[in-house]
Amino acid sequence: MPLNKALQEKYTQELSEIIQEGSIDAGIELAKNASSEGITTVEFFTEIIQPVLTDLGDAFSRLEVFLPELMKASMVVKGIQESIFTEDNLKGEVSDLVKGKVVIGTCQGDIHDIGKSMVAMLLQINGYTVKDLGVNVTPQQFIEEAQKMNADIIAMSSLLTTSLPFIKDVVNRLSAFNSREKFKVIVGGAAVNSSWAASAGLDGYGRDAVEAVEICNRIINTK
Ligand code: B12
Repeated sequence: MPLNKALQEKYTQELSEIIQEGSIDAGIELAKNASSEGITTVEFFTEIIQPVLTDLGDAFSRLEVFLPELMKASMVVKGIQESIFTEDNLKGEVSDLVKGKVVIGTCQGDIHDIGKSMVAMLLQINGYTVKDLGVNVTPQQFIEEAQKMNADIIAMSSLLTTSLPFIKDVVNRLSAFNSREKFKVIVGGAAVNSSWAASAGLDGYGRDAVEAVEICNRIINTK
């Protein structure tokens, strides 16, 4: 169920102000208040942090804010992530338990890791064995690791449009090795959307970490 609109507006407004001040402590305090008002950790990330950072990114592309502001924002959000995005806080957020193996990473040339790490953790607490390769992961690294751990799914996070060719490269290499059916490939992040994913011949796109778990469940259930 989507978050109550008034609550969402209140917290997005407050988070935007805290991000401008650059106060990690105030960010953590805000997340705790949200939790005491019944907002789950996942909701705080997908319905408050994600839209605030998306707006900030849009302002950045209109040249209304600059790199130092983005860096300040990511410092606050990473502080919140380290403090509240723990396995304990997340237990019970999504109940369906299905097991599978996932290799995840942020694509080559891209160092954005906030969303990717969130997806990795949510998959983990939902019963998946997750190998997080970190950021700036080459197509070869994705494939080698998937083969090594006999993964079901390769999950690629892409926030920069310059990383799109690397996603296609993974698909092309898998096809060349006759392994396209063996590994399902899914994507998410600001550089991709469902129609791009479909046109690139991928097996799924997820708008947020909850959808990432849903897609993986669907893939595993139909395997
Ligand atoms: C914070 C941020 C940064 C931080 C990153 C800090 C970090 N450690 O991650 C810093 C300041 C370092 C940064 C740097 C840059 N950034 Co930046 N950044 C952002 C910003 C504002 C927010 C990203 C974020 O963390 N969102 C919050 C998380 C929770 O959401 P998320 O990442 O979308 O993840 C969720 C979903 O997408 C999904 N998901 C994510 N991955 C996956 C994977 C799978 C498989 C699935 C199913 C789902 C899924 O689930 C996640 C959780 O719900 C975005 C704006 C945006 N629209 O995304 C720009 C943005 C991505 N950056 C941008 C740019 C241009 C840059 C720089 C090139 C700037 C520069 N001139 O140096 C550099 C690039 C550095 C590099 N080589 O990667 C552009 C990219 C534009 C483009 N067309 O490519 C954006 C879109 C801003 C904009 N609108 O212009 N950035």
